[in-house]
Amino acid sequence: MTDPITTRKDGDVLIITSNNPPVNALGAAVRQGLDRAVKEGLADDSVKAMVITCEGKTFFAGADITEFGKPMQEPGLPTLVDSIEASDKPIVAAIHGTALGGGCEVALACHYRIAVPSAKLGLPEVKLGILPGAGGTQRLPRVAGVEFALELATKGDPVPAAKAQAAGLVDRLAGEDSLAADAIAYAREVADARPLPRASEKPVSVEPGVFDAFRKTNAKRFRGYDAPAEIISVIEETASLPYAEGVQRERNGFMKLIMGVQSAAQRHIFFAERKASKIDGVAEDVQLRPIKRVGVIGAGTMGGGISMNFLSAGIPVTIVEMQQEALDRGTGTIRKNYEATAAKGRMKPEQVEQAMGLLTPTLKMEDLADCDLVIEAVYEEMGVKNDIFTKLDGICKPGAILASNTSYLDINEIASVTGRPQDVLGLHFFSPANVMKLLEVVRGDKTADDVLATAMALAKKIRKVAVVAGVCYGFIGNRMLMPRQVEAMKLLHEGATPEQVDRVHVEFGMPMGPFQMSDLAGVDIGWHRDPTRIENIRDALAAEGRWGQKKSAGFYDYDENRRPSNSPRVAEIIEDFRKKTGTPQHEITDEEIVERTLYTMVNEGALILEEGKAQRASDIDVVWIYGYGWPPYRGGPMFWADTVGLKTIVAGLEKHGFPVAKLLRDKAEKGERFN
Ligand code: 3H9
Repeated sequence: MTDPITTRKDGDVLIITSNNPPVNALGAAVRQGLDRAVKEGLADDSVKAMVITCEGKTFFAGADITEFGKPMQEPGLPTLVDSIEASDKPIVAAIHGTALGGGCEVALACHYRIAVPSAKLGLPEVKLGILPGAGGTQRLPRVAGVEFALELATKGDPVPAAKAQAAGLVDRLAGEDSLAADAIAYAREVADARPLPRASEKPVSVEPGVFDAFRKTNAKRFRGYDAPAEIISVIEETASLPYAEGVQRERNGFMKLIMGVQSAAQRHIFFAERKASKIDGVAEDVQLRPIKRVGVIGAGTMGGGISMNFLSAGIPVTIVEMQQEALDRGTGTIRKNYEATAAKGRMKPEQVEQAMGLLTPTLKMEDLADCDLVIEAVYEEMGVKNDIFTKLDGICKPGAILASNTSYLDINEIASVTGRPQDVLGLHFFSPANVMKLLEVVRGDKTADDVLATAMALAKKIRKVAVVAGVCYGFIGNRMLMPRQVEAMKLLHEGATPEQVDRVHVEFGMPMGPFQMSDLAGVDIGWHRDPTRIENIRDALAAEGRWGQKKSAGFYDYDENRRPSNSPRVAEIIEDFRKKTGTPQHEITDEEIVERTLYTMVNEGALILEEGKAQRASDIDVVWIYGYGWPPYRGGPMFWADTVGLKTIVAGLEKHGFPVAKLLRDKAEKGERFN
């Protein structure tokens, strides 16, 4: 293997360059090379200063995550950063792309940091369930202050170079295209300056009350997660300690977190998300179809949200509606959404106009003739969809991709009404479509490989996490939601309350429980609309106009600020039903709720895998994390099942009389895992 670290001299400056694609992760070979190169610089009397820089698209993006859990090869990152800082010749970090995690820690150990304006710096370890373990919790507060360090390390979002400079994390900005030359000049400029600025030698200044205030402000965001709490404690407990003691406390915290199940879950999600973009049986180099213009049919909430994804990515959109009024309302909502984003400072006013300038509203389907991709987002009825796809087949140019945003319907049937089923697939966005990260890409029996690959690549361009699903009712996500909703309702009949069922889900880490979700989405969704036909609790609620939050009444009562309270009327309705159906009552424990609502989801996931409707268990996890708010620290339903133990899941399902999926039973018997 070639050495990823090379050195060259520019007069009295030694330039140490890393070339370890794709992201210059700090694996063993890189660490060993850096260690050797710094020693080379120290031993060479003609060298007065050093620059550490990276080839390719980015500065070091962090420790090599694939090495976690394996025996550590020397030098470890903590040792390496300390020896960089200990150098008695100045070292300049020259940063482009992203200096993340261990990469940011290497930069912090350097005596000076210069970055191009497009660079970003951050400590994203928290997103992997760990903490910065190579001095980051110690050097960052010393260099940039406690509050900045808390923000960066507990939230994990990188900051642009200018913001990092304002905080003191970056010393100087380089020209966007002259990083190497500017860094060498900087190194030469500081070559003789002494004492060397060493981050670990600076004191930490702390305002009283800062830690408690930070905990309080972010309590909701950090709920359930181990890592942010540990990071705050480490920074708090070590603020008045010398570096050597502080870094020991950091190490203990790092080891505790990395051994924990949350970190395993969050690292699983990191790789699962990247694996999801790989399509079984499709060559990686398949020629993609160019997508220069997208058509969207339907300017409702879904169609509008879908359009915004493309507009924001600079792709022109033709949006079609049947009535002028609906079209105006739809385009008006898109503008309003963009303006709200601009008002929050997350978009410039000219960017709003740029995005809106890419939108062509029309009442004519014929205007879709020049689109490379058309997405239908009208209501869920097969007849309507078939009608639209028949028309599209006549209108769209050859090679155009035709997609349906259906949540449940059969893509093969929709494709069959066209003369080009190979160009048809499902693109199932989640509401609100401009916000939610998940996209289920539904592969029909005849969908061509290049169509599928184009959709997956396009998803990345519009910043979605895409997962390939096979054709089945509800695809991956909604199909797994069904047993959960059915069981939740049965539990009400048998003695549970909506509050109890929801509480168990929220305590588990979900953003809301099944009944809170019903109230938000609308209790009337899918209701038969006949108030005299009352066959279940949901019908009874809907018949009384308890349609959820929009009516201030659903499974809960809501005040004018949409704050929920338990509803005595709902308790009566439930009681009536229990009597009417004669359902035997028993005391329902939280454990039973978990077994019946969550184990059944895992079982459905196993069936989906068994039938080949998902490519891999980790794809199912990605769907639930990004589409339904499954807590990332539990790694998705299939990963969570692995942590519970598949034998326990099978036993729980059997206890309540559920038929167990063969794949699940086989794996449990063999002692295997899903992931
Ligand atoms: C850390 O630093 C701990 C220390 O504090 C203490 C240690 C003691 N390692 O995302 P992409 C792979 S923890 C190994 O598609 P992009 C990735 O799996 C680390 N592999 O590219 C993918 O592989 P494949 C803290 C990594 O351009 C390929 O690179 N750092 C790592 O969309 C391309 O990745 C982080 O958490 C890694 N660290 O985004 C940063 N990073 O091609 C994690 C990536 O086989 N990384 N890979 O699927 C990122 O956020 C993004 O990769 C980045 C580029 C923004 C850099």
